[in-house]
Amino acid sequence: MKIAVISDTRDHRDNILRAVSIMNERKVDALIHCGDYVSPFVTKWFDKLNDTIKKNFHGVFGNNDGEITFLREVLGQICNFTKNGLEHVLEIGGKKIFVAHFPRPETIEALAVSSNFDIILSGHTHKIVNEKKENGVLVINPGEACGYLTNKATFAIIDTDRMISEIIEL
Ligand SMILES: [Mn+2]
Repeated sequence: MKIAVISDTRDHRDNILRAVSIMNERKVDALIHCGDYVSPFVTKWFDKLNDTIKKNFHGVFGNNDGEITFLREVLGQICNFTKNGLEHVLEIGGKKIFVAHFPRPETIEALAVSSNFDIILSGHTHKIVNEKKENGVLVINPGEACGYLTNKATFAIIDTDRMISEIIEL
Protein backbone atom coordinates (compact mmCIF):
# COMPACT_ATOMS: atom_id res chain seq x y z
CA MET A 1 0.00 0.00 0.00
CA LYS A 2 1.04 3.57 -0.59
CA ILE A 3 0.53 6.08 2.20
CA ALA A 4 1.02 9.78 1.56
CA VAL A 5 2.26 11.75 4.56
CA ILE A 6 2.05 15.53 4.66
CA SER A 7 2.60 18.13 7.36
CA ASP A 8 2.67 21.86 8.00
CA THR A 9 0.53 22.77 5.00
CA ARG A 10 -0.28 26.10 6.70
CA ASP A 11 -2.96 27.30 4.31
CA HIS A 12 -0.62 27.12 1.29
CA ARG A 13 -3.32 26.67 -1.33
CA ASP A 14 -1.10 26.03 -4.36
CA ASN A 15 1.10 23.47 -2.63
CA ILE A 16 -1.88 21.65 -1.13
CA LEU A 17 -3.56 21.46 -4.53
CA ARG A 18 -0.31 20.26 -6.13
CA ALA A 19 0.18 17.61 -3.44
CA VAL A 20 -3.44 16.49 -3.74
CA SER A 21 -3.14 16.10 -7.51
CA ILE A 22 0.09 14.06 -7.15
CA MET A 23 -1.61 11.85 -4.53
CA ASN A 24 -4.54 11.28 -6.89
CA GLU A 25 -2.23 10.61 -9.85
CA ARG A 26 -0.02 8.23 -7.90
CA LYS A 27 -3.16 6.48 -6.60
CA VAL A 28 -2.04 6.44 -2.99
CA ASP A 29 -4.28 4.38 -0.71
CA ALA A 30 -4.25 6.65 2.32
CA LEU A 31 -3.20 10.08 3.54
CA ILE A 32 -1.90 11.04 6.96
CA HIS A 33 -1.59 14.73 7.89
CA CYS A 34 0.84 15.39 10.75
CA GLY A 35 -0.73 18.72 11.74
CA ASP A 36 -0.55 22.50 11.36
CA TYR A 37 -3.26 23.00 8.77
CA VAL A 38 -4.07 26.38 10.36
CA SER A 39 -7.45 27.40 8.85
CA PRO A 40 -10.52 25.19 8.48
CA PHE A 41 -10.91 26.43 4.88
CA VAL A 42 -8.11 24.05 3.79
CA THR A 43 -10.94 21.52 3.61
CA LYS A 44 -11.92 23.01 0.25
CA TRP A 45 -8.57 21.93 -1.23
CA PHE A 46 -8.27 18.54 0.48
CA ASP A 47 -11.78 17.84 -0.75
CA LYS A 48 -10.23 17.35 -4.22
CA LEU A 49 -8.67 14.08 -3.05
CA ASN A 50 -10.24 11.08 -4.73
CA ASP A 51 -12.83 9.12 -2.75
CA THR A 52 -10.48 6.25 -1.89
CA ILE A 53 -8.00 8.60 -0.24
CA LYS A 54 -10.73 10.60 1.50
CA LYS A 55 -12.02 7.39 3.08
CA ASN A 56 -8.55 6.77 4.43
CA PHE A 57 -7.52 10.29 5.44
CA HIS A 58 -6.27 10.65 9.02
CA GLY A 59 -4.91 13.66 10.83
CA VAL A 60 -3.62 15.09 14.07
CA PHE A 61 -3.68 18.71 15.19
CA GLY A 62 -0.54 20.81 15.54
CA ASN A 63 0.37 23.68 17.84
CA ASN A 64 -0.68 26.23 15.21
CA ASP A 65 -4.14 24.78 14.77
CA GLY A 66 -6.05 27.31 16.84
CA GLU A 67 -9.55 26.77 15.50
CA ILE A 68 -9.74 23.12 16.48
CA THR A 69 -13.51 23.14 17.00
CA PHE A 70 -14.21 24.32 13.47
CA LEU A 71 -11.36 22.26 11.94
CA ARG A 72 -12.89 19.20 13.54
CA GLU A 73 -16.34 20.11 12.29
CA VAL A 74 -15.36 21.00 8.70
CA LEU A 75 -12.18 19.07 7.86
CA GLY A 76 -13.50 16.30 10.10
CA GLN A 77 -16.03 15.49 7.39
CA ILE A 78 -13.23 14.04 5.25
CA CYS A 79 -10.42 13.56 7.79
CA ASN A 80 -10.50 11.20 10.74
CA PHE A 81 -9.35 12.71 14.06
CA THR A 82 -9.12 10.96 17.42
CA LYS A 83 -10.96 12.26 20.45
CA ASN A 84 -8.05 14.33 21.74
CA GLY A 85 -6.92 15.00 18.16
CA LEU A 86 -3.24 14.96 19.09
CA GLU A 87 -2.19 11.38 18.44
CA HIS A 88 -3.17 8.57 16.16
CA VAL A 89 -2.43 4.88 16.27
CA LEU A 90 -3.37 3.35 12.94
CA GLU A 91 -2.99 0.11 11.10
CA ILE A 92 -2.65 0.46 7.35
CA GLY A 93 -1.24 -2.13 4.96
CA GLY A 94 -0.58 -4.37 7.94
CA LYS A 95 1.74 -1.78 9.50
CA LYS A 96 1.21 -0.23 12.88
CA ILE A 97 1.64 3.52 12.69
CA PHE A 98 2.07 6.20 15.35
CA VAL A 99 1.33 9.82 14.44
CA ALA A 100 1.79 13.02 16.44
CA HIS A 101 2.63 16.60 15.45
CA PHE A 102 5.54 17.31 17.76
CA PRO A 103 6.72 14.48 19.93
CA ARG A 104 10.10 15.15 21.53
CA PRO A 105 13.10 13.51 19.79
CA GLU A 106 13.54 11.27 22.88
CA THR A 107 9.96 10.07 22.53
CA ILE A 108 10.39 9.31 18.83
CA GLU A 109 13.58 7.39 19.60
CA ALA A 110 11.96 5.42 22.43
CA LEU A 111 8.98 4.51 20.25
CA ALA A 112 11.28 3.50 17.39
CA VAL A 113 13.50 1.19 19.44
CA SER A 114 10.47 -0.35 21.18
CA SER A 115 9.38 -1.99 17.89
CA ASN A 116 5.79 -1.43 19.07
CA PHE A 117 5.16 0.48 15.85
CA ASP A 118 6.42 -0.09 12.31
CA ILE A 119 6.18 3.55 11.29
CA ILE A 120 6.56 6.71 13.42
CA LEU A 121 5.31 9.94 11.85
CA SER A 122 5.69 13.51 13.01
CA GLY A 123 5.91 17.07 11.66
CA HIS A 124 6.47 20.49 13.24
CA THR A 125 10.26 20.82 12.76
CA HIS A 126 9.90 21.54 9.01
CA LYS A 127 12.93 19.28 8.57
CA ILE A 128 12.80 16.12 6.51
CA VAL A 129 13.55 12.88 8.33
CA ASN A 130 13.56 9.71 6.27
CA GLU A 131 15.17 7.07 8.39
CA LYS A 132 15.04 3.31 8.64
CA LYS A 133 16.18 2.02 12.00
CA GLU A 134 18.14 -1.21 12.48
CA ASN A 135 14.95 -2.95 13.61
CA GLY A 136 13.28 -1.95 10.34
CA VAL A 137 11.14 0.82 11.86
CA LEU A 138 10.58 3.82 9.60
CA VAL A 139 10.87 7.25 11.23
CA ILE A 140 9.48 9.87 8.90
CA ASN A 141 8.96 13.61 9.02
CA PRO A 142 7.76 14.67 5.56
CA GLY A 143 9.17 18.20 5.97
CA GLU A 144 7.04 21.27 5.33
CA ALA A 145 4.46 21.29 2.57
CA CYS A 146 4.21 25.09 2.82
CA GLY A 147 7.93 25.65 2.11
CA TYR A 148 7.89 28.86 4.17
CA LEU A 149 10.93 28.17 6.34
CA THR A 150 13.19 26.15 4.10
CA ASN A 151 12.00 27.15 0.61
CA LYS A 152 11.62 23.45 0.02
CA ALA A 153 8.05 22.20 -0.03
CA THR A 154 7.79 18.45 0.44
CA PHE A 155 5.65 15.53 1.41
CA ALA A 156 6.30 11.78 1.55
CA ILE A 157 4.88 8.61 0.07
CA ILE A 158 5.52 5.42 2.01
CA ASP A 159 5.44 2.05 0.30
CA THR A 160 4.38 -0.30 3.09
CA ASP A 161 5.32 -3.44 1.14
CA ARG A 162 8.92 -2.38 0.64
CA MET A 163 9.01 -0.26 3.81
CA ILE A 164 10.61 2.69 2.09
CA SER A 165 9.61 6.29 1.92
CA GLU A 166 10.03 8.67 -0.98
CA ILE A 167 10.26 12.43 -0.44
CA ILE A 168 8.42 14.39 -3.11
CA GLU A 169 9.14 18.04 -3.85
CA LEU A 170 6.23 20.30 -4.67
MN1 LIG B 1 4.03 23.04 14.60
